[in-house]
Amino acid sequence: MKSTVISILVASALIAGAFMFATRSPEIATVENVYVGHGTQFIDITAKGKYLPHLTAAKADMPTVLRMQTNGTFDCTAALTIPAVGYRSMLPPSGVTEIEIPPQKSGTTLRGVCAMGMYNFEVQFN
Ligand SMILES: [Cu+2]
Repeated sequence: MKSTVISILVASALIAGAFMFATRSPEIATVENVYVGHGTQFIDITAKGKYLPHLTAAKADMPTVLRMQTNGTFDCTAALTIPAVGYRSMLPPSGVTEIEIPPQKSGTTLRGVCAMGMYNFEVQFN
């Protein structure tokens, strides 16, 4: 009887764990990609096939530098547009492109999109 209860508990925990794992979006930053140093925050975003992470949580009201990383990027994610700051440029196939973003108000979402609007990323400032 006792062992039945234990196996039901173990099974439930496994199912719950598998469910949480399956529903967790891989698009959202699972690694830290925001660094603060010398009064500026740096945000790393990789462009290759898509933008990763898709969603970044950043601090409002401080100078920000987006560091766009490319590495053998020959798809259209290299043709980057950030309409809110008037940015429109081709990223090099490989390298790091720094884009200065002025301090953003809390609640602002900055969106970067590829030239054809197929892929995008968002930075939410709070
Ligand atoms: Cu595109």
